[in-house]
Amino acid sequence: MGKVLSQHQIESYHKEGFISPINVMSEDEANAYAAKLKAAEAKYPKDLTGVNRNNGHLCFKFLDDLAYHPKVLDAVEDLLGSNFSLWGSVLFIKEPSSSHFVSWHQDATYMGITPRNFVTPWIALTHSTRYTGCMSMIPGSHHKDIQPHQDTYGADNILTRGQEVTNVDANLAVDLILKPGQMSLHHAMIIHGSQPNQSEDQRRIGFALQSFMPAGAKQTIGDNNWSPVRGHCSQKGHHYLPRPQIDMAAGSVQVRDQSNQNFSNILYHGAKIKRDY
Ligand SMILES: O=C(O)CCC(=O)C(=O)O
Repeated sequence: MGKVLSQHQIESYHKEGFISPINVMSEDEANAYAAKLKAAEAKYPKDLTGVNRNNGHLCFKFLDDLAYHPKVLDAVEDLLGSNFSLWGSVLFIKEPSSSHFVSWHQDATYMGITPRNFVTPWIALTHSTRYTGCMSMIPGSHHKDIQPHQDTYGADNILTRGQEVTNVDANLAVDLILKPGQMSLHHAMIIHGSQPNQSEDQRRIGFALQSFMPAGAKQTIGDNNWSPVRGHCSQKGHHYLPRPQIDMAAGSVQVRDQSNQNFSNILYHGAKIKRDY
């Protein structure tokens, strides 16, 4: 038994490559976070769209609070041990009746990190169901190596390059149905994706902490811009990122912008086309 996860859940993560659902907070608390997001989007529209859906935890206090939620960190500790840092975050938002989707992919493909044993908590701030476009995972696919990815740059594809693993048997996929306030945890190598949001009135909002890196993880492309979270992960060349005290302080925005530039350098390394997110 870990701090949050049962022995069965920990074993299941290693066998299947994901765990879901895990209760993080009440539905009311999740609704309050969704309301904070809505207010922030109204006040700072350019800071929560496009590329700025990345690393919002570096300049918005409510996203920092979510990133460092003790329940999330305790669950991560159950999987990675007591020394880990945070690489980045992504707000995955699908508007009602939108055609945006996420193709089958493995997160570790373009993150330039070795070894590829890191973990991503994905926290639902609204209902994430088959209807609203939840994530689906191919169980056990993390045991294979990185599969060939085709960079499609599909207009509705939320991934940077629209990268896609072809020949995936979708019949094997497991849907991760989450209520607001629940999260899933997935392995860096698992093949996963998601379909469009068919709901006419519900946003599908997921906040992915992408990813928590265990001690010993090395950045092989780009700068080492990591946030220390628990224990000791210090490595030569690490640039530690400060946490925001308030929303959108000039210094925090600069840190977010530099981090997003670094993200772009890493994720588009060797790509033919660079998109603006
Ligand atoms: O939010 C989604 O639909 C996909 C998210 C995803 O691919 C990820 O968190 O790794």
